[in-house]
Amino acid sequence: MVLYPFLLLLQLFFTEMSAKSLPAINSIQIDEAWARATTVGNSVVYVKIFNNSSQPDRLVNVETDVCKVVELHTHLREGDIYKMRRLKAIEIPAKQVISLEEGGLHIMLMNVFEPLKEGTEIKLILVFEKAGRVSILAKVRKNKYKCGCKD
Ligand SMILES: [Cu+2]
Repeated sequence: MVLYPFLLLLQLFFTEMSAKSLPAINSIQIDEAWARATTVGNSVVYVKIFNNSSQPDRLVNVETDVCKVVELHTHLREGDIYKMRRLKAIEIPAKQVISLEEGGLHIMLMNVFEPLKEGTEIKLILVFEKAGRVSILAKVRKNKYKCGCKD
């Protein structure tokens, strides 16, 4: 029958289509998460975000219990001054790594409820447009390289 190969092709086509529309498991990986130790006021969280998927994704929100308001920020240079600017989302291109790091993109924790003590960990949920909710633990330290705590 002549029709059969055509149907088979069609079926293959649809199988591939549905596979593509499903979110890949572990398409987003988070590494090197740390938060700056503070006694009062604001703190910052830095992470490395790997997008293993062939589709771009976006970090759209962050949830945590350590403060009421969390914002996504970047630093912009205006003359000799660096200013923080709020972002609605952070783009994570397909098959790329985006580093949130000092002087650049960061997760801003506004007015922490309690001091963030060096050596402890805080829990955060990073919410991605496609990959959904990703739970992480961020180590609290004074800065990226110096930590009185055990690694
Ligand atoms: Cu900020």
